[in-house]
Amino acid sequence: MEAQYIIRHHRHHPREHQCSSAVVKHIKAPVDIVWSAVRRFDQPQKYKPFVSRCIVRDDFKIGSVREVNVKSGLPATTSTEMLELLDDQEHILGIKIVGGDHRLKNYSSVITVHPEIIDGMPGAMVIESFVVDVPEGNTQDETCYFVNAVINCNLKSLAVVSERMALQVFTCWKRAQNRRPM
Ligand code: A8S
Repeated sequence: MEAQYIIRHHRHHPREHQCSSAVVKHIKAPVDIVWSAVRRFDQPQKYKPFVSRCIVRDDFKIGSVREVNVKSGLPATTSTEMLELLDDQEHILGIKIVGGDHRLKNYSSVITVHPEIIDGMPGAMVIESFVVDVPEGNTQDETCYFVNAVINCNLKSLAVVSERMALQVFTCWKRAQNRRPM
């Protein structure tokens, strides 16, 4: 399944001076809850731990641009990112980095969210893939390692946020059930 999703949605065509990879994360929360966090192009700070602030100038549609500020301690301060693809049916979000003060040139990424059953409960498989130029002075391996590490952190945090939301929804539903007259 994983391989099929990757072939379908995550096929990048890296050139010689570029690198490309994909990260997979299994989350114990229903697809709709995970997607509700992922689709908020205007609020990446809701789950991305390195983002301190984000501003979207126009209202959010394909072609919208966000100005992201990242926390200190990283080799970057800002990033200007464009929404390239948003599919609420198939749960696909694509972004492209178009500027900013950092070393990731020509970065673009695709994130997809797929339903899956985990321990008999509705869960989600999230796949995020990217392509980026290898910065001067770095190797392909170093670049991939760095970006994979950032994405791993983002998806771990997405899991924590989504699983917490799922638990809240479930608790609320349970309470409503208990209140229902026999
Ligand atoms: C994302 C993915 C990445 C973000 C990277 C790879 C970045 O926000 C950070 C450090 C950098 O050096 C580059 O979807 C940049 O957020 C955390 C500022 C772009």
